[in-house]
Formats: sequence, C-alpha cells, structure tokens
Amino acid sequence: MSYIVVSDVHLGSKLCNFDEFCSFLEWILDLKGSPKKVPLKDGAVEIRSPERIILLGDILELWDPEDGDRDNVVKQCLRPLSLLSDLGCDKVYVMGNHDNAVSSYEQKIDYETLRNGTKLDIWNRHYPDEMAGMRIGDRSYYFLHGHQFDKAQSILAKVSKILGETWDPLNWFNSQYNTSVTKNHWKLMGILWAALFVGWFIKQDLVASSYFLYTVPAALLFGLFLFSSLPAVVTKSQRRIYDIKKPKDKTARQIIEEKFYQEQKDTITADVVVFGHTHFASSYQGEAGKKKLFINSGSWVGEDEEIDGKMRYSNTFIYIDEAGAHILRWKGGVVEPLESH
Ligand SMILES: [Mn+2]
Repeated sequence: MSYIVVSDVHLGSKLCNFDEFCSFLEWILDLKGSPKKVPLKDGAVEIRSPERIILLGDILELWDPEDGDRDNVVKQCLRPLSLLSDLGCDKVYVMGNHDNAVSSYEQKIDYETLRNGTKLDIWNRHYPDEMAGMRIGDRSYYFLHGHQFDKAQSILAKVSKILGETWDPLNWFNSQYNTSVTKNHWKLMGILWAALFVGWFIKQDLVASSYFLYTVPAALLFGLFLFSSLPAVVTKSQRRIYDIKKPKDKTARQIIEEKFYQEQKDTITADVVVFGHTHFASSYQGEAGKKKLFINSGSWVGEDEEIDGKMRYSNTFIYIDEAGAHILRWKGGVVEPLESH
C-alpha cells in the first residue's frame, strides 16, 4: 500500500510551478514497473507506483487566477489532468478553499471511473469520512486541506453553516469579474459609472422634474456600470486583502502552537493528520504517546525561501507506505528527502 499526496498546486495562478508539476506527474507514471530508490539520511526509501494519489486541495486556483481570469485555470489544467487520468491509481480529490467550487460536483459525479478503470473520487471536506482515518501500515492517516485550521476561513465557514450554502464573497466577486463585459471593459464601465454619478449630482433639478424620463433608465445604467466594474476592483486587490490574515508560510509547528489549530475542537482520532494550505512542507509531533503527528504537504508555487531561519521549499509531496511517511522535494527531476516519520 503506497500513497502520494500533493496539495496547493494552484493551477492557473501566476506563481504555479506548472512545468515542474507536469514533469513530476510524468515521473510518477514512470514508477510503474520501475520503483525508484531515494536515499535518506538514514538508509533509503523505495518509491513504488502508488495505489492512490491524494490531491489535497487548492489544486485549481479559482479565487485568484492570473489576471483574475479563470481562462488561465482552464489553460493550465489540461495537461496535468490528462497526466493524472493516465496514472494507474485511484485519485482522491479533497477540496481546498481555492477550489471549493469543485465541491458542487461532489453530488453530481461522486466518483467517476476513468477509461483506464481507475477512479476519481471527490471529497468535500476530508478523507476518509471516519475520524479514525485510514490505516496504512501500523498507523492511521487522516487527510484534509487545512483551511479548517485558518482563523479567517472559520468566519466564512460559520456564515456558510447558517446560510446552508457556501458563503464566499471573494469568490462571488471573482465569478462576477469573469463575465466578458466586466473582464474586457471594467475600466470603461467604471468611468461611465462615475460620469453618470457626477452628471446626476450636477443635474439634480432636471432629474427631479422629469423623474421617469431620466431616473429609471439612469438607475438601470448606474447599476449595470457599477456591477460591471466593481468586481474587477475587488478581484484585482483581493490578494492584498487576503494576505493580511492568511496563515501562509507557517510551519506545522506554528499552526499548532499559535492556536490556528484548536485542540479542544479536534475530533480526529487518527494517528497522523496530513494537511496543506500553508505552503510549508514540515511536521509537528506533540508529546510522545499523547498527541498526533501533523504533516504539511507544502506547495507547488513560488521559489524556495528562508523564513525565520527555516527553509521553505516549493514543489514538495508526501510519500506514505507501510513503513512510514516521507516529506520529499522535487528538484529538477531529482527527488530529495526533507523529513521522514
Ligand atoms: Mn488553501
């Protein structure tokens, strides 16, 4: 039994390491029939063709695609999705916050059997259903994207629960932005809106004396121009809004110790929790015998970077087999070990 876990590829985003991710998928395809040995600090691990690949959220960038344009997601996902469907293993897709829109397909396709007989299975919140997780070797594993540990995200989750549907204002603005009129003419629409606003202000007397002639059409145009420009302004500036509160680039240790993760609310009973979201491949183990092991799968965006004296590597993945879990790094066709547990 072996699993490969990847998260936070953000296909369609400006920072996505698209070429590296595609060559990594080709490398997984090549594992069939020829396992690869990766030397560790202590011995080596043989990486076999996985029985299951877990796409642990934010695989697609539907919130903040390059230039705010979702066409860029379509362009960047064709090749990876074709490579993925060629893999001779089942695919589990757990939703993240940036590709949450895919969760609406959960009921529609639940799972899809691909041409090579493997399954694509979509999971809305976590995998598997049971809090006790999934047994691999002598440990149980539980997989979730990790925005559940994010304070800012919990506000969205609370409102969504009350409404009974996903409430996601940034996503709403991005959806509005991705209509052709707004995408192509939002600046002009903004200027027309401002001109109408100023015109109405200057000519108030005229508007009042011929109410129906001017006000009703003007109000309709006012709304049209506003709704065709405002979503662009929000979409173009949302990265800055979001970055203020995001626990981005935090290590697994910071997530647990800085109370992004609330232990008293944790109902997971699995031995190991695998998550992504913060783009920092790392791990955290509480006191022996008491606490579970947390492993972060990192990301496929941006460059390697030193943060607070610790290296944050891009292009990382987790390999799990009966003997344990390894955080590995894809570096120009070579797999390097980061941590083993
Ligand atoms: Mn995320």
